Amino acid sequence: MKIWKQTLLASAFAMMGSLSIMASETHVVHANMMDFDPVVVKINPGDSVQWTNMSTHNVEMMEGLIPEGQEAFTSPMSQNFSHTFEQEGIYIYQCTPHIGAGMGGAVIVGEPTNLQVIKDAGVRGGLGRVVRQAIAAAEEM
Ligand SMILES: [Cu+2]
Repeated sequence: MKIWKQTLLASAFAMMGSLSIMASETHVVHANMMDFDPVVVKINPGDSVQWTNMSTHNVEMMEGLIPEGQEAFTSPMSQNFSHTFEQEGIYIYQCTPHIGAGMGGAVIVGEPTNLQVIKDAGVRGGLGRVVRQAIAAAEEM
């Protein structure tokens, strides 16, 4: 009986260990000409995204295309930027000066909880192309 309890305890600690490792990842999104690479990045809650090579770019989170209750932040222009995502869902963003050229991206944190909201938004134009890629990525999860 005692050995059984110790085995349970050991496996519980092993699971906690792997969870804490998952929570600390950093994912790099590289601005490449007029594209973010990758366009869609899938991460776990607690992970960070780091945008690099941002010499003439920024990250503008789109109101209504991020999980409810989250702040639609905008990163400073022409600066590399890092953000930690805690809340699950899809976050659609654009590069403010280059969205006409379709420069935008998506971060999917854990489960895509707001997929239907984003589908119903019916976004068109440059950002619409980004949204379609995000929906496709979320639907294959
Ligand atoms: Cu840009």
